[in-house]
Amino acid sequence: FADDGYRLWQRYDLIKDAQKRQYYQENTTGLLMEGNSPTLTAARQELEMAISGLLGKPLRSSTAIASGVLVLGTPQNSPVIKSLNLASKLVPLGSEGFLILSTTVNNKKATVITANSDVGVLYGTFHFLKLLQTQQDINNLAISSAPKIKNRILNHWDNLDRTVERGYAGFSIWDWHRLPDYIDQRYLDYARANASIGINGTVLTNVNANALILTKDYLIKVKALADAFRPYGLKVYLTARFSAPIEIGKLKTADPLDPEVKTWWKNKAAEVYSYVPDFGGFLVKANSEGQPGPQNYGRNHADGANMLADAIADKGGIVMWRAFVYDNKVPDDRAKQAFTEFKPLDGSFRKNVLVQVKNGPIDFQPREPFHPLFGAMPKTPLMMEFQITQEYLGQATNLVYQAPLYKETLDADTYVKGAGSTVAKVIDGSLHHYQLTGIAGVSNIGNDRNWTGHLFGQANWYCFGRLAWDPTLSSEKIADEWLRMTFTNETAFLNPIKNLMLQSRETLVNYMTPLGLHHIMGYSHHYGPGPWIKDKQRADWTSVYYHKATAEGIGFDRTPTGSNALAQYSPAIQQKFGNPQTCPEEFLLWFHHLKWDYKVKSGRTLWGEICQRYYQGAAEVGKMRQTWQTIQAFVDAERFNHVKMLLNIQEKEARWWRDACVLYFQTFSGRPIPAGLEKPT
Ligand code: GCW
Repeated sequence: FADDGYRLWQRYDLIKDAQKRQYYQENTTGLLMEGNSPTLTAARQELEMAISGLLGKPLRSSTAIASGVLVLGTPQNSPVIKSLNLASKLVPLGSEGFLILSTTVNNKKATVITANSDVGVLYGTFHFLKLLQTQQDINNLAISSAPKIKNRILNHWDNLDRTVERGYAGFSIWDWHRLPDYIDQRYLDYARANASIGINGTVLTNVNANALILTKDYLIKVKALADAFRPYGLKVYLTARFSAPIEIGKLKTADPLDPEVKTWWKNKAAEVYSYVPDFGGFLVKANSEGQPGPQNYGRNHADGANMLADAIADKGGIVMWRAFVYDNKVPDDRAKQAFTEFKPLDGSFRKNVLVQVKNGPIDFQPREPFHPLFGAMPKTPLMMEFQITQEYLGQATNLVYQAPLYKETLDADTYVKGAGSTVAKVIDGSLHHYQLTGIAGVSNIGNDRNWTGHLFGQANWYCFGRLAWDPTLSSEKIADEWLRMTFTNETAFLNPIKNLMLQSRETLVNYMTPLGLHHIMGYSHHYGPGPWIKDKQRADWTSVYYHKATAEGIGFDRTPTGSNALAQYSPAIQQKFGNPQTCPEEFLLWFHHLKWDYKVKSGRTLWGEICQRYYQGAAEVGKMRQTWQTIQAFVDAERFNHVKMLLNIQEKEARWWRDACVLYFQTFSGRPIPAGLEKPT
């Protein structure tokens, strides 16, 4: 039958090695769960399904302690767990952390999965199952884990007509037409998948928002989804269209300081909470790309965010106010705009507002330096926004494992409080003592059978969740987990394919935007090369604005001789990045306009290095394609062929990028393609 990837990393196929099965069976002889709640039921069902699949025998519930039993619950709902006196271990784990302990209960060997809350137990259950799926030792477990970031949220850019902005995996999985009465199994599988990686929130609707989602007709459907997700610890959020009071409330204005507008939002929030008592809050895109916002009324972002925050504060709701803004006037450098607008507002937001900042200052490019707002707003919790969907990364035809991209930003040092002031420490709140913390990923999920279009897109959903829970995890560890669960534990498969994943992002950077080049994709759809794009309504919607190639050289000067966007970073960064000799080469043309004959570290000229990178990138995709051929024996035919065909496409696209960019830039450089690199065909 079809093996289309629907089961994601939760496949639970029989472990082939009988000895290993035996070992796990001895440690899962029964399930003792004294409490009872929808969340614990979800944990039980998952365990039952997984154990019977992996071990080929049912997991029996037991009421007594027998050797090898699994004991699940919290000290509150399980007398057995209470008797173990784990308080000192549990207290530091907070409301979502979990503890997995190999211990003895009544002199019988047992594995205890416990937490301070049922959802913690569920997270622990998924972790335990992962140990089996990845075939780890489970004899002497003492695992405690708690999320480092509180709000770990998917952002769906899903429209009410089921199209998905920047979605490449079919249509939206929210079937508004059949909601609220029809609960698609997919909603539950979606919630299971998210819970398995600790994602605890989902914004159902596009940031380019439709006010209709806030009407009763839709709110009853939102309630149905929230009810389905609740057992899995997944909270629902919505986008709020700033002009909703006019569009669905018949008011004349949406001015955030207008008393009628404030009352309208208060009432609207109360209505939302009447359907969804644990509603998470609002995500808002305002005064950006034509969206309405407080600036339409001469107010600022804080005025807008605070008005919404006040409407939901007493219910515990939060406002995630996006910093992805750019003017209707074309700036000298779009990279500066968010900082210019938001930095002066530091300290003026309500306590339940987070400002949500994209990882880099332009827009989800294959590579960007970290956004200068990180570290610059000590009094305002900043939330990270990563893009999981591959808008600028070859969309769903390219295999690009994004953990290295996310890690690069999280590990970047802002130096705002001296060395070691990493972006991760800004986001997890430890640097500036933020009370609220959050991280968002723009979802790559659609109704394709495999959820993400490209099977390897699942790894990006997976790694986003894992890094949201713990930004210190390595890309390699996450890839290893995901591959083992998704494909096989065979090292002959794991080694080459893990390597392929880990290299894939750098490869893409090479064939698309090496050395700090950016935003030279096709106009508007952002697919394929388009370095020649010019003459559009706005200069910053063209490619020539970003690469600035001339007969002399190439690159965007963001130093004091140019736009001076560099001044938005801390002095240590300014110093390092401001000098082309010390600027990390991967950001060279992001910050500097350099002559074609400028000598780079390899000893090549800048022109020679650009050519080298494009050729190398395209050649590496050829190697990826060959590597995939070598692992055919380990993968079912359907998934093997799926990836194989996509790698063929990716190789064509990489060559297309190489040839288009090299030939286009050559019209400026006037130099030959260096010997040794083949001529474009
Ligand atoms: O990346 C750009 C996209 C837009 C998107 C916008 C944003 C939702 O091209 O499609 O709109 O960013 O993040 O608001």
